[in-house]
Amino acid sequence: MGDIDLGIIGYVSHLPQSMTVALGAAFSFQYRKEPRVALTFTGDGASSEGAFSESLNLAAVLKLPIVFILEDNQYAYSTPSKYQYAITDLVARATAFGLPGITVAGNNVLDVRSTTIKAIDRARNGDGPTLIKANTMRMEGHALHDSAEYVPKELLDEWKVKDPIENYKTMLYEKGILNKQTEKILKEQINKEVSDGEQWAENSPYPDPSTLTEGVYA
Ligand SMILES: Cc1ncc(C[n+]2csc(CCOP(=O)(O)OP(=O)(O)O)c2C)c(N)n1
Ligand SMILES: [Mg+2]
Repeated sequence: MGDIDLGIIGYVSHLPQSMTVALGAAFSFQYRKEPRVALTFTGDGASSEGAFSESLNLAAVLKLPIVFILEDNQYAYSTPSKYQYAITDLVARATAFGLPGITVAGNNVLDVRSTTIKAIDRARNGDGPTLIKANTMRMEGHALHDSAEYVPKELLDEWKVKDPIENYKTMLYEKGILNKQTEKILKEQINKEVSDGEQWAENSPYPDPSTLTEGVYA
């Protein structure tokens, strides 16, 4: 789930605990004067927990180079937004702590990309953090054990046509960037990469139990 050589820190949770880890990384970039930016994801339900507010607050006060992406998929596990918070738009949570909050159509790949690049540039220029709120819909359960029967079928139908992958693919076809043959080659390459990775994992030895407490500070 992480690869420190690629700058990806192992994921703690989509609840706000990963935000505090990213905050620490952002602080280290600022302290060491490195031109780097931390980026982290969280959920709408996670934004009702304390660590979310604490992270936004400290990032704004210290003007840390960090981008928070809040995926607003309308459900916190089985709780719909209206039972979860009293404000009308979660983006107000950025305003409350004094950092810019930007809403983006979360299913539009190119919009998310360009908005994120702007926020990253802003952070790299020393202008501080941004919260990007991406509007989307959770099309499946919170996890594999959750069949999400509590989600109205009409809502799923409404969002099905907004599938970001299908729509992006259609756009690539329309622009002539992708065609049946290039799609086939791409899929084969990706499948190979995944099965190579799977094999590598299966063939790798289990970690030595004596390393269990390494890197644990609390
Ligand atoms: C640290 C922590 N606090 C609380 C929970 C309990 N919990 C599990 S899911 C959830 C709601 C998550 O909502 P959201 O962030 O919207 O994620 P989604 O359901 O959309 O995947 C909560 C509070 C948990 N697993 N971990
Ligand atoms: Mg959610």
